[in-house]
Amino acid sequence: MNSSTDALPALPPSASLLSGGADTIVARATADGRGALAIIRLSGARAQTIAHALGIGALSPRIAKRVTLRNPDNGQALDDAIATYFVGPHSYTGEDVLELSTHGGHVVPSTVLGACIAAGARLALPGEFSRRAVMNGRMDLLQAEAVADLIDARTSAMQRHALAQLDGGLSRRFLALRDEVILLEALLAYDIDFPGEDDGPIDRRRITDGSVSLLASLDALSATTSRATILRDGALVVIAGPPNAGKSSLFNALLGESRALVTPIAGTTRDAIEAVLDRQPIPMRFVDTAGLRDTDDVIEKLGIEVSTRYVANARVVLACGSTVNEVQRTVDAMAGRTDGAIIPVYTKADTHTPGAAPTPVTWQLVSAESGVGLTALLKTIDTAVADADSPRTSPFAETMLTRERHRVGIAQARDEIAQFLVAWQSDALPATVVAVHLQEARDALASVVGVIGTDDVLERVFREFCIGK
Ligand SMILES: Nc1nc2c(ncn2[C@@H]2O[C@H](COP(=O)(O)OP(=O)(O)O)[C@@H](O)[C@H]2O)c(=O)[nH]1
Ligand SMILES: [Mg+2]
Repeated sequence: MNSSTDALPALPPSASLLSGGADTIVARATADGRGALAIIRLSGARAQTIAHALGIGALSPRIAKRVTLRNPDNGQALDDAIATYFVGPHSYTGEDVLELSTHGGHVVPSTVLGACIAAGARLALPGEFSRRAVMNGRMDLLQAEAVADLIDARTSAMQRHALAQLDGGLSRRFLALRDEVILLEALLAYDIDFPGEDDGPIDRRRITDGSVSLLASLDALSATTSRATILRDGALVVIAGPPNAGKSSLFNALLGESRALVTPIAGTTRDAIEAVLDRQPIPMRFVDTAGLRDTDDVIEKLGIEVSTRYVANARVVLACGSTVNEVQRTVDAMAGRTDGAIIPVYTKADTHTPGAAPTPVTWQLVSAESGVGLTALLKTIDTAVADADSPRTSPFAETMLTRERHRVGIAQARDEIAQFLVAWQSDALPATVVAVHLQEARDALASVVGVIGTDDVLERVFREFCIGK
């Protein structure tokens, strides 16, 4: 047992009271596995008590201190660690938080975690720290999602976007839209109080115009969804062509490492292989695929390897071939199967006969072997991807909807405003009745930010988080 008589200094009253004496939770915040350090994080009303039980003496808030962590049962030393104490509400969760930086690896962090549990903490559920942060008003739901996005980011574009969302960018956009609804409600309330004053201070058209412009704003935001998908996963670039055309070699050469198995035997690539190239400004998701299994398919008959599902969704298809004939056949086979750009790629340029007949200028001549043409091909893909995107604006400058949850919230609000507008213009229903649509729209927008939150919304959002966040 910890025999230390050191008492923690009397700390200001803690915000953990806010969460109604909820359990004190603990989790390893860093990934499992061999590493120099691990972080174990505790949050809740008993954080201080548990620190004592682990043999930690006096801690000043927010000042890292070297401590010996001990097993609360027998006083045995577990680690030489660094402890930092955050007093609620000025902590990530808004509660009292203890962060222990221990040595990494498997044994030390798990014994320290076990000691915290022995001293009265409970293992945190996925996302429970962030959930408490939301419950305690430290961040809103969109910001909590941004934390998860930051952790899951596969591209630096996503990293930048998640940081902006964490900073409240998307929240402000939603709240501004909600304010527009509130303004309409206020105008409508005036109309309810002073009905029939056609020449009164409030022109009926103000409400109509306000609704129309709100609809346009909601549509504009909704339209950002596909761009956010590209940001998160990369623009889909599918490599198509007959067996042995050099697709897997090209895939590897573009990605700069041997990810796909390359052999001279046709049909080696059994399944689609994907890899993200973190490119500026738009990341790319390359797919090297095996053939279609549907033998009736025209592409299969041509012996062109590609998956229809990928091609249909592609932003760009690289139509490959190692002969002029093959390139042309692949280009023809891809036409009409995708809305994406089709780029003819003439592979194995290092083997082409010098002085052979020139190929069309739009064809990309590349060699996975010598590296010829790879940089030019990437630039061509950049342009094709950017063209498919909004040509006018810088691709990722604006706020974007990154999740289905956001899109659904916008769609609900849009639906209500549209119904309101119809009812308002027909003037068939009393204003008090049509006002209900505005309330619904306002609530839909607010619930995306988490200003009003229901348990099931929170449940859905935090289920996908990792433990310790
Ligand atoms: N000389 C040369 N050979 C290549 C080039 N790219 C691929 N190959 C060879 O062509 C064969 C088939 O390549 P692979 O990438 O597996 O083709 P896939 O079936 O289209 O995926 C292999 O023997 C490769 O080494 C290249 O740029 N130059
Ligand atoms: Mg292959």
